[in-house]
Amino acid sequence: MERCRIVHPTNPLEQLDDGLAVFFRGPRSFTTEDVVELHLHSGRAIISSVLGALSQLSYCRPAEAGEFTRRAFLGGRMDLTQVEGLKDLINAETEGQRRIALRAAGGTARAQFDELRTGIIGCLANVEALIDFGEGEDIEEGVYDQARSRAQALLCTIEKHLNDDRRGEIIRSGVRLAIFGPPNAGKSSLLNFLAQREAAIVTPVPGTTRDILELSLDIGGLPVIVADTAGLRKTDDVVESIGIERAKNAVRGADVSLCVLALPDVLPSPSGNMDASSLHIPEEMAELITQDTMFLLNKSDLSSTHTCTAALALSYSQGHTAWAASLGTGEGTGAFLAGFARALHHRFNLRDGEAEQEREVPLITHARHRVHLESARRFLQAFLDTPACDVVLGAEELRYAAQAVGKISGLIDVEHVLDAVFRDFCIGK
Ligand SMILES: Nc1nc2c(ncn2[C@@H]2O[C@H](COP(=O)(O)OP(=O)(O)OP(=O)(O)O)[C@@H](O)[C@H]2O)c(=O)[nH]1
Ligand SMILES: [Mg+2]
Repeated sequence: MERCRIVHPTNPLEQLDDGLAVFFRGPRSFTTEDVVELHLHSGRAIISSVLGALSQLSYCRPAEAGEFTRRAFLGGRMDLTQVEGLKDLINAETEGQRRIALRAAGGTARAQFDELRTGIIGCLANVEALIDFGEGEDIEEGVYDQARSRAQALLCTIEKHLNDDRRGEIIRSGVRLAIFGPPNAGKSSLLNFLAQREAAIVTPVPGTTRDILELSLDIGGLPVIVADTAGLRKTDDVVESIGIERAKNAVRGADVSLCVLALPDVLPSPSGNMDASSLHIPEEMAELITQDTMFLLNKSDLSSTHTCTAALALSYSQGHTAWAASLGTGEGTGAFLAGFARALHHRFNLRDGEAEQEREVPLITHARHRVHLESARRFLQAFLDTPACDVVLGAEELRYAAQAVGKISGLIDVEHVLDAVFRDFCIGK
């Protein structure tokens, strides 16, 4: 690193800045090529004058978004899982995201995928030796069985990674939570409570929220993308019915849905008998309620403690997770928040804090990984199902399995995914 005067290339008398220049000799640089870095004072005028001066040089042009990382990939410095990890690291907003991205960027996922691929290629080598020489002559007995038991072990490993409840993908991209329910139940009040600010408009007018309002929040250390939606009811209003259609789609596409009901609206009458059918849930809600739907029975300030308890007991008896609270007075909201965070962690098999650190960090963090690992699993299974007399066909299945894992690292057939992966990088990375 040299301290130097930064001057204009065609007019060396014109000093642009007093800065530092670093030279990285390839291949021991990030991109594996020779790299020069200029460290400037970061004023906007300085940067634009230096960029302007550089553009006068015929061999200089501005880098495209992600171009440095792309060159590092093409130079073999990083594989695709590391590129994705680096991108996720830059965008990480929660502790969990940072941890998982740092691991991927550092090459831990790469090593695990490489190990899988090397294992499959090892099986393939055994099987090909068998095709070339035949068991019992030059090759010792039992080679095919050995290959099969190795393939079986690899299949178990892959299945273990696939059965991860999408934990990696959820930590990386967040749980999608949809809040839904009838108009005026307190859905937007809930969004504001979760966000700790007046993000959504709250009024006593039923039908206040018309479009979907999405916020990225941290609930119990989990990234959650919360969607507040339009209240569901029959309507002739064109705008409102579009909003209701969007609300329904948001609920169907969500990882978790939370139905907000106003207690006074769902209870039959203050003195009415509570039995399994007595909670009045409007029919618009019914098609969206599944066994996994959670309930917040809001406006508990307008009902007696006894009826709140009875309503809760009812929801539990039907297998639903439910809380009673008042977003208006704040009563019960602390217990709701703690319980809801616990339910999310439980649903996605995540544990918080230290426990999460001790657990195995999930290998699959992108849908792309899952698709290829899934096809590797299918090809390995097909190999295991191939009888020993069809050893040539069996070898082909193993070759496909190795290719599928190779696609995750970007060793094979990746041109079409490269643009998608690098597109989201910023300039200069
Ligand atoms: N008494 C009482 N009023 C509440 C409570 N929570 C919300 N409200 C009031 O209920 C009204 C409706 O609240 P919102 O949060 O706008 O309801 P919403 O479900 O988003 O309604 P839409 O957007 O119309 O579907 C507002 O006047 C709130 O102040 C509560 O716990 N108790
Ligand atoms: Mg609303």
